[in-house]
Amino acid sequence: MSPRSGAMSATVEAALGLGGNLGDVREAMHEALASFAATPCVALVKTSSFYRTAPWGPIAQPPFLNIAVLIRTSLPPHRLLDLCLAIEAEHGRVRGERFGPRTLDIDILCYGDLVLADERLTLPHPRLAERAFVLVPLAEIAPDLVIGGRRVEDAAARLDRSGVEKLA
Ligand code: PH2
Ligand code: MG
Ligand code: MG
Repeated sequence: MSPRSGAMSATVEAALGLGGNLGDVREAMHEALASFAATPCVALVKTSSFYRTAPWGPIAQPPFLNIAVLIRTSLPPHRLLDLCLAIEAEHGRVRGERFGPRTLDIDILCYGDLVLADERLTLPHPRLAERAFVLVPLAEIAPDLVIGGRRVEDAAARLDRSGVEKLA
C-alpha cells in the first residue's frame, strides 16, 4: 500500500495537556480540538472534561482551565510539537514569562513509550508527576496509561488535587 493511500500507517498514541488562563480559553480549546481533528495525520481518541485549576508555580495569576487529550498520530514527535506550537500561535499565544499567564498552552505529555530530550522537546513531559492539573484530567481518560513506569491514575492519586475542580 502506498503511503499516500489515505489510512494513517504506523500511528502512535500521544497524550496532550492543554491549559490557559487569558481570554476565552474554553473557546480556544474547542477550536484547538477542531484543528487537531482537521489535521490529516492526527485523530482525536478521547478528550477529558474541563477542569478549573489553581495556578501552579511561582507566579500569582488567575486560575487556569485545563484538559487532557489522547490522540493517535503518524506525525513524528517534533512535527507534532510544530503543530502544537502553530495551534497555540493561532490563538494569540505570545511567549511571555515562564510559567506565566497564557491564552493557550499545548504540551505533549507522552508520545507512545518514547523517551527523548533535546533542546526543543523532553518526553515524557518532565514536570508531569508533580502536576495535578495535568494528571487528574489525564487519569479521567487514560487511567491505565503507564508513563515513566507508573500508571497515570496511581500517579494522580499521590498528588494534592484540592485545587483541581471538574466543571459540568
Ligand atoms: N501552566 C503553567 C504554569 N502553571 N497552572 C495550572 N493550573 N495550569 C496550567 O496549565 C499551568 C499552570 C505553565 O505551563
Ligand atoms: Mg505547560
Ligand atoms: Mg508549553
